[in-house]
Amino acid sequence: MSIKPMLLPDIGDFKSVDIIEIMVKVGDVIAVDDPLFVLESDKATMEIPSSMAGKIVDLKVKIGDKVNTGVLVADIEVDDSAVVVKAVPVAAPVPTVAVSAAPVATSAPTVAPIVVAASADKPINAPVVGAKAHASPSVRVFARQLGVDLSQVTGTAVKGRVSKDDVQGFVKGVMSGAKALPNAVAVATGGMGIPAIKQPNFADFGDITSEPLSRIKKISGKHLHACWLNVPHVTQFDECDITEMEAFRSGLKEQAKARGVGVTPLIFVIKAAIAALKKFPHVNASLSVDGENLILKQYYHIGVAVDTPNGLMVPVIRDADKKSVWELAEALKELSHKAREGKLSPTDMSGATFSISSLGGIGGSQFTPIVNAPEVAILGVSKAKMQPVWNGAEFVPRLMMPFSMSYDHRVIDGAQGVKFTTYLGQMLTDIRQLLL
Ligand code: CAO
Repeated sequence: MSIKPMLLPDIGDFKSVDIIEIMVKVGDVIAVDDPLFVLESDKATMEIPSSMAGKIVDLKVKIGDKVNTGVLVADIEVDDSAVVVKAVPVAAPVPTVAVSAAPVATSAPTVAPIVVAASADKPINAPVVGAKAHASPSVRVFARQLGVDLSQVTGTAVKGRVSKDDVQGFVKGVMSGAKALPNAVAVATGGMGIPAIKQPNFADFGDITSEPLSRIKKISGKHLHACWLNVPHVTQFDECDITEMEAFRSGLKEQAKARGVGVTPLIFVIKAAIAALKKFPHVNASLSVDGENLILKQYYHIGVAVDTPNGLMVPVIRDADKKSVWELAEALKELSHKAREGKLSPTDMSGATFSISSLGGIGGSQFTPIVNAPEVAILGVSKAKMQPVWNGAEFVPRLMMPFSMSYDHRVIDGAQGVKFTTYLGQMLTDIRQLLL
């Protein structure tokens, strides 16, 4: 038996790095590769594995110490008859950032940072800002066993530390598709990835409560996020004069009452949208999965966003082009009731070719709806207001309805988008055109 000094391995360009965790104590018997310390610079976190097997007889560092490559960190009692001193190789593959592979000394091997997603324009040994992760040794070991990059995991324990449950939740999220694997993101986005949002411990700033998201919110949230990330959105804003349409609609109120339905502006918006979809068939389409073809649909199934107590649902009015104003009003009534009672079937919610989100009954002037992919466009309808409009000779009071259309710029270019919205507005301004 003899006492050997253990030096801090080569930590690359890092200088004066804080020791934030010590995973061992005097008296511990350690094997080669057992995690000893966690170092944290302002840019990355590194776990330092043991390069020797033996018993720790003295620890020369403590939490908070600033250390550099080669500093004495521990005295280890080793069995001279079976000395095992191993160099730890740089194992982290691109795009994971690794400290540069400097020549490895027996007691000062090179280590790889635990964390990090690399950006393509950074050198291989450049650490990435925001790559901190606070976790106990056992959680680190657990994460490593599962191949989880702790910097991708949101910590929910005290002071934002990552718990075992957080790691498990992250793995579940990846397996269910709710989270993208960091490397997959890096490949899909040319190495940039999606920067994580740092979350403070809100309780540090005041009292908080927490409530679970509804099942619908979780499902729609995942879908909306995917649409937002996958579709290059452009939103075109416009408004149209619906004074005449409103006069006609008001005249229908008695009949509507007798039929037990409401004929809201939305019914005419659906009619006008179908006319515009027929004139601009590329809007009633989807991109093929490989992005090589546009699939033009010869049917007009209109998704309508419905606000329900449990969250947003988008039931679909099938063959809306074949329905009269009354039939559309019936269909909207039935589907929105079913949505609010949680009784929509998967069929009720599938197959839309174009969607409409109307907030006109609530308020607001304009908004940017998220395209309900694989559709390529969505219409947002806002609240009509009486406004003074210049008719060339004088200002006249007109009922103006703002609307917007978000579209997938891979399929629809700006000129096509504004032609669509202009045509739609014309149809609503003079709904007699819909008869032609
Ligand atoms: N301008 C002015 N008034 C409008 C209007 C508009 N654009 N749209 C509707 N209104 C009026 C209606 O005419 C009705 O008044 P009357 O009874 O006097 O006619 C009143 O507002 C309420 O309409 P409504 O909202 O109940 O009915 P709708 O057909 O316009 O919409 C539905 C039905 C199901 C789409 C709607 O209730 C809803 O859920 N909207 C929210 C959709 C949503 O959440 N979108 C956001 C998705 S992204 O998060």
